[in-house]
Amino acid sequence: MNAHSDHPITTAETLSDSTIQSFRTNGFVHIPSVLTPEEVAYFHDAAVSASERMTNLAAGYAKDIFTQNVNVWRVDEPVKQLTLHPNLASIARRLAGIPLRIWHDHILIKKPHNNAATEFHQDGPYWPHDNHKHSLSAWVALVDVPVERGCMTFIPGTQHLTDLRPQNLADSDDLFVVAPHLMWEPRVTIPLKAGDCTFHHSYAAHMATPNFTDVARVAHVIIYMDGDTRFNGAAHVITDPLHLTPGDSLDQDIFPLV
Ligand SMILES: O=C(O)CCC(=O)C(=O)O
Repeated sequence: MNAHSDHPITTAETLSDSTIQSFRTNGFVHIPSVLTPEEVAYFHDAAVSASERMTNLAAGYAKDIFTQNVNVWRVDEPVKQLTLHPNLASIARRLAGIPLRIWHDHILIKKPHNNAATEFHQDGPYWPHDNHKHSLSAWVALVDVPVERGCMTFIPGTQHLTDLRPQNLADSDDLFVVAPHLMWEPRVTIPLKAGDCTFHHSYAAHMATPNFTDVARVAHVIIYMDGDTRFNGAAHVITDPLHLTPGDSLDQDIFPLV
C-alpha cells in the first residue's frame, strides 16, 4: 500500500532556498518524505480509525467527493501528534516566513472508485479571517497517491487573487465563472508517494483528481494561519461555537502557535 521512499527525510534545515522561492512564486510546492515509513503506517491507521468514529462533515455538501473529519487533533491523541508534528510545523514556518497557528486539521478520504474530483477552489474565501496573508495547508499523503487516486492540481500564481467570492468545490465551472482567465492558465498536477506532502497557500487555486483505484485515498491536511490572524465575523463551523466578536484575536488554545 505505502511506497517506502529512499528519499531522506526533508526538514526545515534541509529545505533549499529554491524550494522556498518556488512556494512563494507559485503558491504551492511538493516536499518529498516529510514522514518516515513507520510514521506513515502509524498515522494512516490512526487517521482511518478516527475517521470511522467521527462525523463526516462532507455528507451534506460533497458526499461523493470525500469524507471530511475536522479538528481530529482535538479528540484523537495519535492524530494530534501528526497535526502538531514539529517537522511539518517547522517547514510551514520557513515557507511562510512568519509565526503560525493551527487553524484546523481535517482528514479527507476519497473512497475507492469514488470517480469524483474535488473541483477547483481557493480555501481563503471560506475562512472567517482577517490578517491572514500567509496562511497555508500541508496536504500529507498517508497512502501512495498517483494521479489516478486523487492527487492535487494547482494553478500557479493564483495566490495573488485574494478578492474572489468562495467557490463551490462540487462544481467544475465555478472558479472559472468568477475568474474566466484562469481557464487558460497552465495547471500542475503532483502525484505523491506516501509520506510526501504538498504545501499550498490559502488562495492558491487547486483541485484533486477522482479516485479511480481500488485503494482509499487517505490525506491528512493541516492548516496553518498567520499568528496574528483576527476573526472577521463570518460564519464557520470551527469558530461558530466560540461566540467571537469581529476583530477578536484567534490567540486561543484551540488555535495553538506551532
Ligand atoms: O484532498 C482533496 O480532495 C481536496 C483538498 C483541498 O481542497 C485542500 O486541502 O484544501
